[in-house]
Amino acid sequence: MAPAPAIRRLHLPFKKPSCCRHPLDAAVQRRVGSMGGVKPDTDLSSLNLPLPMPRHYRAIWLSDVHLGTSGCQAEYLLDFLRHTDSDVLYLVGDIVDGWQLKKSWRWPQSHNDIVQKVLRKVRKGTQVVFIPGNHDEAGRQFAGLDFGGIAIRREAAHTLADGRRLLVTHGDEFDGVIQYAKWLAYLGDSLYTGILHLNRWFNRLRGRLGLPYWSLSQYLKHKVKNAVNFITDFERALADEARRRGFDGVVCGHIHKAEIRDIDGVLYCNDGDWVESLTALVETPEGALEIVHWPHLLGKPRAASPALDPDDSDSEDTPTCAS
Ligand SMILES: [Mn+2]
Repeated sequence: MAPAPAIRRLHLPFKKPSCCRHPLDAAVQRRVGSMGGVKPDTDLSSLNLPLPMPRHYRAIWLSDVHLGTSGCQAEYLLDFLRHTDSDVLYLVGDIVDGWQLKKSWRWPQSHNDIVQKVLRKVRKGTQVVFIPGNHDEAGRQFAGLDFGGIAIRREAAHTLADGRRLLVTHGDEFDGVIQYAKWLAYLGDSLYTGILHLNRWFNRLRGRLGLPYWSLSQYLKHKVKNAVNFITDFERALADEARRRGFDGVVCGHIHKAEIRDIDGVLYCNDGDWVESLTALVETPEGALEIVHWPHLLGKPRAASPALDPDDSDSEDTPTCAS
C-alpha cells in the first residue's frame, strides 16, 4: 500500500543539528518543505509588488527565526523589521538556536543586525516580549525578568482590539501528547517500497522458523499515519489548552506552519517561521489578524545599499561579530 500523500516527497532543506532531540523536528521539516510560494532567495524588489499595508500594526508575532543556523533567512527578516512597526512585538520562541550554537558557533553580521534592530525598536517605544522556545530554552530561567527593555515571559496574554484574549506560547510543551516513531517521518517512497520487499523476506524467514505472519509494513504504515496526523493533533492540543484556560484563542509557533483558523470555537494562530516560509502574524490597527508572507526584499540587502531610513543604519551600534 502507498504511504499517505503528505510524506511521499520529502524535502529537507533545513539542516538540523544532529543534537536535535525534538519529536516535532521531522514533522516540522516535512511541513517546511511542502510550503509553496516564491523561493526565499528570490529578490523580487524589481517586480514592483504591492507593498503590504498597513505597515504599522497593533501587534506582530514572530517565531522560529533560528538565529545561529545557516537555515535562518536573516536578510528577509531584517527587511520585514525595517518596513514594519508595532505597538507590541512578540518573539514567540526559537529566536536563537542555542542547540546549534552549542554545537558550532555561527553568528554572521546579519544575525547580529536582527538583535540590534529589535533593541532599536525597544528604544523607539515598541513593547517587546520574548517567550523562549525549546531551541532557546536557556532563556526560560529568566522568565519574569526584563532585559534591556525586553520582557522575558514563559507565556503572554494578548488582548485584541475587539477585547478577545489570546494565549501566546511557543507550543513545544504540547507536542508530548502525541507518541510516534519520529524517524519514520524521514521515510521516502523508495525506502517504503524497500520495506514492503523486506516484509516479504522477513515473513518468509518467519515461516521457515515456524513463526506466524507479522506485517512489518502494516506496523510501519500505522506509525507513518500517526506522524501525518501529528500536526493536526498539535494544533488541537493548543486550542484545547486555550479553551481550558478561558482564552478566546492561542498564538504559537514551533511547527513552522503559519495558520489562522477556528478549531471548535477557539482561534488557532501560528506565526510560521523565518527559516523557509518567511511569515509573521500581525494584528492590524483595525484589530484584524493576518499572516504576512515576506518572500521578497523591499530594500536592497545591507551590503548593496544604505538603509532606507537614515535612522535605520543597523551598523551604527552593531558591535563587530566576535567569531
Ligand atoms: Mn520549537
